[in-house]
Parts: sequence; structure tokens; C-alpha cells
Amino acid sequence: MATKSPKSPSTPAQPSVPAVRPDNGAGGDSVVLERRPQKTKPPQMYQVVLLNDDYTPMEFVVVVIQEFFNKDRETATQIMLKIHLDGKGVCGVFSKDVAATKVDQVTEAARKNGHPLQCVSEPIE
Ligand code: TYC
Repeated sequence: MATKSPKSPSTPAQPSVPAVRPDNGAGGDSVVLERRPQKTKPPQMYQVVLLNDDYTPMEFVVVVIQEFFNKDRETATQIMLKIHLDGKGVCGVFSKDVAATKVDQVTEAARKNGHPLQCVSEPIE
């Protein structure tokens, strides 16, 4: 039975740069490369934000930022102080799934330790 030859998944449906051979009447074989607009958009990214409250200890927030957002102690302290002063602060930027996991992990750690710390993710740009 005649079947189509299997296509590699990385093979694009169309070449991104098509070759066009204009008939210039001279019988030449010049090739013009046309640029096509990029079809794939980069994925939407999400910032994970901690919110200030009056009860969660500063030390707990610093440890959370170090543990879940891989920041050193000094950076974590600066982010915590920014949240304390401004009401909120960005701890990191991730793909949708990873951001949701960070929110769950931080919320779970806060609940387990009896703190009302709030963590949310927001699409950026
Ligand atoms: N405002 C808290 C306090 O004074 C500290 C705090 C900082 C709480 C950041 C939450 O996301 C937060 N103990």
C-alpha cells in the first residue's frame, strides 16, 4: 500500500523561507528569498508575587523566598522588605505551570506554619 513517508516531528509544515523563482524572461535561474512573519508567539509568562500582611514573621518570608525562589539571603531580605514597605513584591517569573506550583508550595508552607501569607501569580506584559 502506498503511504506517505513518515515525517519527523521537527520538520516544519512549510519552509520558513520559501524559495521563489521569478520568471524574468531571460531564462536565468536566480532565487529570491522572501521573509515570512514569525507564526509562533513566545509563551505567556507569569510573575509570582507575595503580598504583605501584619502577622507573618519577616524571618519566615525570607526563608520562603530563599527556599522556593532560589534567592540568596541578602536578596531574599531585600525582596521581603520591599513587600513589607510597598504591600507586594515579585519573587520570580515562570511559565504558567511552574508559577502555579510555586503559589501552591508557598501557600501550603504558610498554612502548615499557621501564617496568613498570600502568594499569587499574574500574567506579565
Ligand atoms: N509585614 C510583616 C511583619 O511586619 C512581614 C511580611 C513581609 C509579611 C512580607 C508578609 O509578604 C510579606 N511581620
